[in-house]
Amino acid sequence: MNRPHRADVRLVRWVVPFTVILLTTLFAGCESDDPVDPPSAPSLEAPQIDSVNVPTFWVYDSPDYRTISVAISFPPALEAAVKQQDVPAPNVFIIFESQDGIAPSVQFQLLDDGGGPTIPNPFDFMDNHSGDLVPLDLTYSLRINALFASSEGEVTMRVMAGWPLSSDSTTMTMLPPEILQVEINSAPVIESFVHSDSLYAGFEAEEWTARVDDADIPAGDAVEQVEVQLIRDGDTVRNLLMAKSSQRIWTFALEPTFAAGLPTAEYTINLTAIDRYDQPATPYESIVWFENSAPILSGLVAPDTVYRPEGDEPNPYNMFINVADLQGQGDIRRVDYIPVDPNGHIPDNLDPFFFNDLGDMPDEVANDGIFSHQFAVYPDASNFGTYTFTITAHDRAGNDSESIVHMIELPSSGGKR
Ligand SMILES: [Ca+2]
Ligand SMILES: [Ca+2]
Ligand SMILES: [Ca+2]
Ligand SMILES: [Ca+2]
Repeated sequence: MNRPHRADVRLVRWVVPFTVILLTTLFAGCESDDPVDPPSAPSLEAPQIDSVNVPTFWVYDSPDYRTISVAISFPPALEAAVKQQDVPAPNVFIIFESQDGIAPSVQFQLLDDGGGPTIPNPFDFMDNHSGDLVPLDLTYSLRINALFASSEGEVTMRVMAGWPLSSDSTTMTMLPPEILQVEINSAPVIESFVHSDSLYAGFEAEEWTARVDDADIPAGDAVEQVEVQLIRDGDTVRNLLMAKSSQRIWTFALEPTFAAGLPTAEYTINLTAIDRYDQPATPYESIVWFENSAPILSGLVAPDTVYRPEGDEPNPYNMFINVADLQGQGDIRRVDYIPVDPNGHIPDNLDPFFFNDLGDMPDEVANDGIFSHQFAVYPDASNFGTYTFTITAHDRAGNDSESIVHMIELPSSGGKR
């Protein structure tokens, strides 16, 4: 993302104040009431640049300030003279060179002021504290942020140290420049996200497609991860990672079973992406509606007549029922029944009124959609007549199936099975 217009404006704004600050600095080195005595002062040898501490990786447009520092040194006698302020301290400059050679370069001074008083701040990338830790220790610092870069890419930086010009014509000594490459990193950009607005129960399998680019490496190869959050009532109910399918294109495949456990509602989709430096894209927000339908019961197999046993052992009876759900078997939470005896009461039965599809007796195959249950008639059964069994399935989204009502007769003539 190039922003040439903003860059042009900024560079013009930089140049004028810089000229002022540079000239002020150069000529402030020798105060008129404390002149340096040339014969007694050590000779002004060129400073050595001992170390340059500049982060080479910057986040494009980030306003966070970071400290850059440069340490210099000289022969001991000269260093002592500087620290005692017998000799004005050298100046240390950094120059950002324009990449196109057309815009002017930007030059600014690092300070050895111990982080002291607020400094004039002519550039919008410069903090008004130097971040320097110790005054006059020949380590110079400044805090800047990434707004020094007017566009993404590389920035050439030169470091210079030299003696200030003074009224007695001490010449300024310049070191050969050091050239650093400053990499500017931009966040990924989510360019598009394609999905259906409404996903009805049993929808056709569909693919969500996101296009995510990042200027740092061609073809979006700097993008590391694209993630989808599904949010309802402020809660994240799903967290999905998209798969990279081709250059810049990330996909996520949805089957109808995706909606298992999701109540019918509108959901917010929050799409995020990060690059290899964990730089986040501006999230992309969208809306999708999911429908979750109730389970459907069919194919009940149950006795019409049951009998009180003749002996001491209870008479067992099995029931089987098919339960289907467009969101898949995983959406079925429970299948149960309510028995009502001939007097209109729900019996105080010791057996739980649940069907199972876990393969537990009498269920033959787990997870095949056939739910099973066994109940028993005991020798002391006395409420003869017609029982009503009302069977219902419930899904994880809170839907209840239409119930199947089945009548079972318990005749008074007991004994047979
Ligand atoms: Ca210092
Ligand atoms: Ca990037
Ligand atoms: Ca369902
Ligand atoms: Ca089964």
